[in-house]
Amino acid sequence: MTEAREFRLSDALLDRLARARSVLVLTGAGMSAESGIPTFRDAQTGIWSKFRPEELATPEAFAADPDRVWRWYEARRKTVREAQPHAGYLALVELEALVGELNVVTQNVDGLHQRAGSHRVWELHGNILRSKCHLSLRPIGREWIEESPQTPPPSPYVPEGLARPDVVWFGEALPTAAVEAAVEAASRCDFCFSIGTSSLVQPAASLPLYALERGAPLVEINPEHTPLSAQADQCIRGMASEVLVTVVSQLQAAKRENR
Ligand code: BV8
Repeated sequence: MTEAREFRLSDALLDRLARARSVLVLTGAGMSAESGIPTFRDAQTGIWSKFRPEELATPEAFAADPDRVWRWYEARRKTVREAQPHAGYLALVELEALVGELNVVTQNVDGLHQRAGSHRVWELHGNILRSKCHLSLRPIGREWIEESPQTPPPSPYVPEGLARPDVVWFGEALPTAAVEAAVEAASRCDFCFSIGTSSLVQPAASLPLYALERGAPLVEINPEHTPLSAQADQCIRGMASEVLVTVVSQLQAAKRENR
């Protein structure tokens, strides 16, 4: 892939990245767009076109119509299972080997970072491929889900319980362990990338601010302007895959020259 000039990290920031002991990467739905998974801001298609994700990804929507919400997630799960991590995901795996430590904190629920081979991945909003009982919150295995003719399947644990996706809905608290790990990683990083997020959903959108407080450079990779852009040291207005491949090949070249 050619190294498009406008997708390159500046020399000063490349030098900071080459010396970084700990790098934080925050990703949003735009990181998965090129793997064929629509972003939250994309208009929904087909039978879902009349709904906004914010209307369906809530406990209230599930309580009002469990069948509709469950079917929405089943349709998304199918897309996720068919998706493959693109070259940008693989570039992040290569980046992990080039820097001291790489923490990937994702708002995405598709598990693509783990499938690509990234080792330190923190899922702030859960994972769509996991299900749990909506009352006891205990995990429900895929075989139970697939053997049940009902949508949503009943819970195996609680008589009135139903299976629900193991994701964080709007109005729900984020998993404590993931949040604590993410804040800790942001508070000790020497470099931060924010990739493919509209920087609107809280509290995830505030994570890069911990890195800025620490004096770490912030690079935003997003074809569009976001509320975070003004605070970034560099905004690279490109697609995640092409920009990440370019940045990692820059870093590899810099490391070779400095040997
Ligand atoms: C909570 C899982 C409290 C479900 C999701 C202030 C503080 C705290 C909370 C709030 C607050 N203000 C408002 C809130 C409430 C709310 C919120 O943030 N609302 C927003 C709409 C204003 N937050 C919450 O409800 C959170 N919970 O705060 O609880 C609490 C505390 C204690 C006890 C009880 C309660 C929970 C939020 C989590 C919601 N769940 N996902 C599911 O997936 O179904 S969030 C959902 O949005 C996805 O995870 C998605 O990732 C995420 C954020 O969106 P983005 O990732 O940014 O995606 P988006 O589509 O917006 O943008 C895509 C971007 O990519 C664009 O910028 C585009 O330009 C770019 N792009 C496109 N293509 C590419 C690209 N970039 C690069 N390359 C490309 N190829």
